Amino acid sequence: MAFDIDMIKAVYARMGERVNAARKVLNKPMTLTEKILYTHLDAGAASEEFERSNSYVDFKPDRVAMQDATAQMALLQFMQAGKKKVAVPSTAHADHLILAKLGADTDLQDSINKNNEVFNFLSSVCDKYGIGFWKPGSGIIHQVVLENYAFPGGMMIGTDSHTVNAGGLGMVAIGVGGADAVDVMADMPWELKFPKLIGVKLTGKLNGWTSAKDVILKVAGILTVKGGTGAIVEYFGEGAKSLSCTGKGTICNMGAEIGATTSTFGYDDSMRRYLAATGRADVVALADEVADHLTGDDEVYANPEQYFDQVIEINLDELTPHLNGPFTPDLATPVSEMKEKAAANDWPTEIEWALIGSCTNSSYEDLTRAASIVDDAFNKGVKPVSKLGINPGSEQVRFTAERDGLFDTFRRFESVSIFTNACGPCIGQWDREGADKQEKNSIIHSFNRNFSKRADGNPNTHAFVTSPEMVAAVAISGDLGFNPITDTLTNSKGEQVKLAEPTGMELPEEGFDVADNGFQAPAEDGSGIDINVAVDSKRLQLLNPFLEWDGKNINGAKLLIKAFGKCTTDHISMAGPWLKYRGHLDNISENCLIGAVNAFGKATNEVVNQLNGEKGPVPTTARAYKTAGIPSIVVGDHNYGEGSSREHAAMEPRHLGVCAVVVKSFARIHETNLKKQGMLGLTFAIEADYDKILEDDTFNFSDLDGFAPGNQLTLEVIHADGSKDGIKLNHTYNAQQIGWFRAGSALNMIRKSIA
Ligand code: MIC
Ligand code: SF4
Repeated sequence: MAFDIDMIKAVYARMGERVNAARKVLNKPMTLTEKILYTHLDAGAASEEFERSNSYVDFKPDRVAMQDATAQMALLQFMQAGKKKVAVPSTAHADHLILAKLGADTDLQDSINKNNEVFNFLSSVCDKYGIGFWKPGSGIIHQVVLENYAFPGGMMIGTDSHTVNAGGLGMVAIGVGGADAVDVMADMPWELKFPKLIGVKLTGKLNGWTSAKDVILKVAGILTVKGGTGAIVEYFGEGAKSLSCTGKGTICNMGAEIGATTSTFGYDDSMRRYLAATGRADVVALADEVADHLTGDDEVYANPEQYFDQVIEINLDELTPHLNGPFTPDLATPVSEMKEKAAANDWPTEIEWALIGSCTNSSYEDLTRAASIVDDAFNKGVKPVSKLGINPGSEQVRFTAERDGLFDTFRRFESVSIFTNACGPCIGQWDREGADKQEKNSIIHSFNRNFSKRADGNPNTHAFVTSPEMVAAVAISGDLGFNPITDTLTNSKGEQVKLAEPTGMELPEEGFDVADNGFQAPAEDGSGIDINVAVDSKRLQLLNPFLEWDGKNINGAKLLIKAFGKCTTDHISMAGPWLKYRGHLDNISENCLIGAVNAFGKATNEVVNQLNGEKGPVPTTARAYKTAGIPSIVVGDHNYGEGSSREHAAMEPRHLGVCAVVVKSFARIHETNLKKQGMLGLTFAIEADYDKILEDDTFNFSDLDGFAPGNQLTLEVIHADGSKDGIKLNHTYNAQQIGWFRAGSALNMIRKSIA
């Protein structure tokens, strides 16, 4: 039986009535996205039409998921909200804090030893507040959610940007910061600007070396890392139906890399098969009763241009394998062009490490397709060149794959590491030998992100994203430019052989199996459970509420840093070695913006303290301004805060006295996180004004006392020579969000409303 089946029943029971109410209001055929959104309004049945990209809407999601690295902050905030239990089914997953070094056998226990305090904290908070806890080794949050919790037509939020993975099972699943999760767990409405809709029509059928991953690698190339901002992407067409459910998950997963709010697919047979195989025939029976509401209307898919704001068409028959990277997931290169492009750009072509796994590509099907390539190579006498690392997505997948001999196939590599069912190298939890030498090198992986330093901390590692089967093929050849469709390899007899096309199994023939899935159910009544956080803990720190705004204009602010070029959440609050401080705001603030490139001097973590003219690290300089009682601001480029949902990227600057972040444009989750934490997240009305900001300027917000929805704000910039610029700033704050700013944070508002 599925978890929380009563909740799913209730969602389906009201679906028909609510879709009909929405139909009346919209008076036109509906997309799947609209059906899900309009059936999850906080107000109940729809009574008005919302304007895409404009209306702020209150939703009531069905469930919440959190992972260990973000759950700490989410739960520390939830503890302040004064509630006894979470209002909707919620889970926390121990997956990000586990380091990959030698292999699961030793790594898992080592990580449990090192993170004991945090895992115990999470386990007892979950127990107390009625949250399911998936213990270390149980798997990566998004695979576990797909296997156990996702259901067609449902709506969920999760404190991780790849929560969107659950779109593979027809959900609207959205990545958020911890403060948003607190809203939903505390039974408050959850607000989102009504998204615009991008339709992707898939025709044809995947064949040969092409996989579901290539669909999203191609889409990322078309839309770029910010092309999906503010949009939900809905996939449809015969091609969509022909994809496996986990393949759909892969596509939705990497929708985070184009900035999309989420992506989704209509309910179909692939979902029925997957639900049944993962022990949820009961969900299939319920979903079948409302199947019409779990997909877009026929008229929509027949004339998508009339119903979506943008339509992209991809013919799967013609799609070829892609490799995206390095350093950004939207730099898409078809495999046939890689040789040339790598040479032209001086990308190292020797592949030292090949990695399969991450929440994007660690399903049973992924493993079988990659294993088929390895099998074929060995049968033809070809010895693999690169080292191989694998992170299975869940204990269920690992157990089943081991049973079916898939790992025996991978173990034929001379150097292979089967890491824990966890994020591992995908988030810098990888103790890669020699990475500290910072040598220029290339790796290939089936993950979703490849920002600088992400996997191993080395800024010179060029990481390329591709499908698991391509990772296997490239690993065997050891050459980034290898094209398995046309190129041959030399076998042990000196013959030239070609690798056969991958073959895989969508689902295990003998069904999934698992001995211990790693789930811990919460206590029925957790009221007697005490949560203790040691005052001298290095890992956990209870939160102090941020101060309210004093109602005055902010004057005399200094520039902390003007970030140059790409500034992702990895640049603002690095992961890897810093993940250990995710529950301790003051300690983690020591990584604040240390990865951002300073526009003045182009160095990282080196800015001038305007109080004494000395160069110093960003966090130290911020603390110096704060101690002196001087507010500071951060200036940035386009898509500032791209990537993760980690609210630390907003809380750290706030904690260090930054009052405003002024950029050309924001990534969605980060912009909301700034607002939630009581910061000013503003954009230049004229982009070129970015160039007017000088290192030694002083800033006054001269009309903040008139801060209102739709009003521009003015930033008075006083240059060192006494000259001035008046810069107009736009914002997207509505009245409620201005309330968060005034109160010091959204949480302060919740606390007030409960008190
Ligand atoms: C990521 O893939 O960047 C992460 C690590 O999963 C983050 C969450 C985090 O920073 O803890 C995400 O994607 O939101
Ligand atoms: Fe974990 Fe990587 Fe997925 Fe983030 S993208 S949840 S770090 S596996």
